[in-house]
Amino acid sequence: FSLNQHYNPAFVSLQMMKHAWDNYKRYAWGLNELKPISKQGHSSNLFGNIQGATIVDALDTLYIMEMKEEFKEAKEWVEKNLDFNVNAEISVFEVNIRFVGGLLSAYYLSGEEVFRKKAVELGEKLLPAFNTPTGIPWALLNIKSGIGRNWPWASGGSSILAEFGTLHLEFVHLSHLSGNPVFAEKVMNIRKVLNRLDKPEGLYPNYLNPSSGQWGQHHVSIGGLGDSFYEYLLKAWLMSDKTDEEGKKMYYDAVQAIETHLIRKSSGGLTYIAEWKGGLLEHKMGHLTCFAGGMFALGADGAPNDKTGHHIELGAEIARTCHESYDRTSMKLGPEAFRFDGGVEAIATRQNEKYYILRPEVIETYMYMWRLTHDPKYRQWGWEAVEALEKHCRVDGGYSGIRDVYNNHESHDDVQQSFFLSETLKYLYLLFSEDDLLPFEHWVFNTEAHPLPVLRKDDGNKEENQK
Ligand code: DMJ
Repeated sequence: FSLNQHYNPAFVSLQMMKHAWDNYKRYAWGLNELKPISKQGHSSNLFGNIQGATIVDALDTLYIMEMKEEFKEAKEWVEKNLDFNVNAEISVFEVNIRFVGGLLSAYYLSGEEVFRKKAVELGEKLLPAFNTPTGIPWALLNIKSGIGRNWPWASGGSSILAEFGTLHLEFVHLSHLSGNPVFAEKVMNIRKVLNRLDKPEGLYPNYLNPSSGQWGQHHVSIGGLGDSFYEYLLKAWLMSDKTDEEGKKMYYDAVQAIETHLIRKSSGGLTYIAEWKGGLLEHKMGHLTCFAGGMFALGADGAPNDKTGHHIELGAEIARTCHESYDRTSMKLGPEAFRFDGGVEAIATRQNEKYYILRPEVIETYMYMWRLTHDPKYRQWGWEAVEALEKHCRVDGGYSGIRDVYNNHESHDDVQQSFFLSETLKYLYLLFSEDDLLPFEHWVFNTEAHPLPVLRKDDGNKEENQK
């Protein structure tokens, strides 16, 4: 492919979705994910034995791409088979962003009652996770017994910032759609606990103990373990029709601290976001961190002290750095993490950081930067990613992640992640579509790319179906 008159890039993204979906349907229908090489189902323990992650995650992408037949069969599967009355220990965060988020978007886009009902039913199942002394939820929950616990590896029995901090958008909508304030109360209480605590240098550590209400290790990251907490502060404000002043303040204060303590420029002129460990910087940036380019640009409009231009510029610089992390590999797909030390810039140096698992964050940032600046380079970069995905990740049985993007020969990991359909392909499609498809004035995307409508301050209902 090349980005010229021969191909319509939005149509190509749709064809990619068709290939991913058709193969999931053929080989793994009803199971969580597809193994595209072995052509069978893949189940991740993140969802316990809740089934159908790919179906629920893909619903809104199918709808937006007008894949009507596929949407209909997915809806029928949800009606008949999606069952939360199972004895399953699940990740509260993963189930919220993929299942609750996916069902909410499917409801708002299609107006089909079944999605609203299932979202609220699942939301109710998640409520026991908040039964801790502080109300900071557990990471893991058995949705039958209601017993929660934290990841055994988390510092001092802590809950994780990016997990308990990424429930807000969905839970506000659950209250809106159910008329039950309990969901919104639970997430507002998380804010209250956070605001009572002293923050080192104004930064939020990734670990917080739900019993003592004290921070665990002082590790700060805008990538894994921290990322979507910051995203949800900004988006909570945007989704509230800019009435949630608390969310707004927390977001811009956090960005200020991040700029002072974590954002650095390499000697080659690349801006990156480092990780902070008790005051020391690790000069490493994760693929996950690349979402922040889009976040800074999305938040530019409300930035205090005339900093709008500065936040757009920051977004553009992160987008450029993340593009470099792709461009400096043989496959033109980015590694899981890249470093700015030991003489390298934007390159993975450790073998266990060289993989690419079909993640969306870099393409997500291109999409935001394109919508907010209309600089054609973002579409060009998105197209480069399409070419690389087609060349290296596409296999007969779907799309697979890659073990080493610096190698010339693909070693496939044999997993088609559900977020490839919900995020990567949706963001590509939006990047190549007109701005009036899911316009930012009306929709915010949850961290799994599920669009949720802005709740208008002057009208409780009109926000529905504003596609
Ligand atoms: C997705 O589930 C979400 O984007 C989440 O915020 C981070 N990890 C994956 C994609 O990389």
